[in-house]
Amino acid sequence: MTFPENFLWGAATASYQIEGAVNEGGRGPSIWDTFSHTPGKVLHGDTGDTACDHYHRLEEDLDLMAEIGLKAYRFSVAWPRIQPDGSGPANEKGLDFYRRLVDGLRQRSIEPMLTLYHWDLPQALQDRGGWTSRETAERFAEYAGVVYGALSGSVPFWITLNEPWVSAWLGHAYGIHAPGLKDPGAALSATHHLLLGHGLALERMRSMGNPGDDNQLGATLNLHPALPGRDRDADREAARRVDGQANRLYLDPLFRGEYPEDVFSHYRGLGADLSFVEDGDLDKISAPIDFLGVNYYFRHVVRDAPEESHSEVPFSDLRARPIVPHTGEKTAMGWPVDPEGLTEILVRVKEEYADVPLYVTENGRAVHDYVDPEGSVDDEERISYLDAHFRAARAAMERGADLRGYMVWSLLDNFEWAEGYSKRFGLVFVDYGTGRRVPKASSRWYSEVIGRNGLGSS
Ligand code: IFM
Repeated sequence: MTFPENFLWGAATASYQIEGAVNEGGRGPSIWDTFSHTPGKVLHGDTGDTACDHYHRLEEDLDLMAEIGLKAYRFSVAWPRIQPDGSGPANEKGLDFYRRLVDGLRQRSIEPMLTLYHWDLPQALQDRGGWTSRETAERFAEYAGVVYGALSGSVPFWITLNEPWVSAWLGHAYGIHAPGLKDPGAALSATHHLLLGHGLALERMRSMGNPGDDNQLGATLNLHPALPGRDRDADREAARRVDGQANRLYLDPLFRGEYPEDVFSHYRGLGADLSFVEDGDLDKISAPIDFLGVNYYFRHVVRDAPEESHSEVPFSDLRARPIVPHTGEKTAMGWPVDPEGLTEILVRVKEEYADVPLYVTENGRAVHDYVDPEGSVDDEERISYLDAHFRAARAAMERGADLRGYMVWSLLDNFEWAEGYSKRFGLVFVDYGTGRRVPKASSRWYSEVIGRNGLGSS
């Protein structure tokens, strides 16, 4: 099974999850520093203070990418390294770190794919309301302009936001992520200001020209098809509500310039004030993008839960309960292994929204990895997971989805947010005590996939 020539095989990471060095190079505090240092928020009290120490091990990590044969590397810029207080002139030391990263990638013929926001909001902006405030969207556009000005000549792929659903809902409605709020109205306001920030950043970057000649600008959504748990109308309705919040709330404004009315009226019914949408906002949000990044992990299987009221469990405010089927393989996160959902969601974007170039900007699985007495990490489960998902992506292409690349999550084991260091997603094992890197069996398997631009027969 082969993929088109120039298919972009890569791997992804994010700043707070790997960099460490939180007090170096003039970096300011982010909401994740605050949150992870708040007792009880992250498993074992883990923080990103050191993480994979990528900030100091940059050259070693670049060499690992080259060894695997990656054609692309998706990383994120830590906003508080560039603007420690969230506004004002650039901190040149912060930009220098990313200049070194990008130069190192280009020297190794690896295409940089840059994400501007992967959740590490400067704390100073949170102190003024964070994403529930319109000002944050404006500051985000300014920050995008600063980074674009510095790196647009050498970075071809630009992603404004990573997974705005997670920032908005896990961070503002369910309290699981920073900043830890528990108010669905705040999650809707954060959704709108994140999307507005995307639109304003796009406008700012486009106004600065295209120094890389064919720079591509887009956004990344985490998309999860939603299925009814049982063959019942009530469960089908619950799945529709979950689809509304998880998928349509982001796809509709980006591609159709409107919010799904059923989602807004549900939250109006719960008393939310939705007056934050101003005239002209949706035109900015729906300005054409050059590509959509899709992060895919699993489908939501949903039951109606009329007795539920808003709690820390995602979708409780929709009176819906996600269930994990008893049968079937699960990852170390407890997530079902469900490659068909990837085909489904890629085809859905094309058929219901736009025939836009697509990249899988994240997909991968957590495994209970360990270094065995021979010194190897034999992550067969990850290999078969990736094999199945690559095939599912190929099936979507056969059904017309214009998929152009695939970034495996993740290059390195890293700080898995509220799960701390307990979950390992990497192609490369990280011994957190020493920082030692051990490429797993999956990284060698992935090198072969990249080398032959495809998969062997299954
Ligand atoms: O680690 C995260 C990443 O930061 C965003 N997408 C999902 C991954 C696994 O949970």
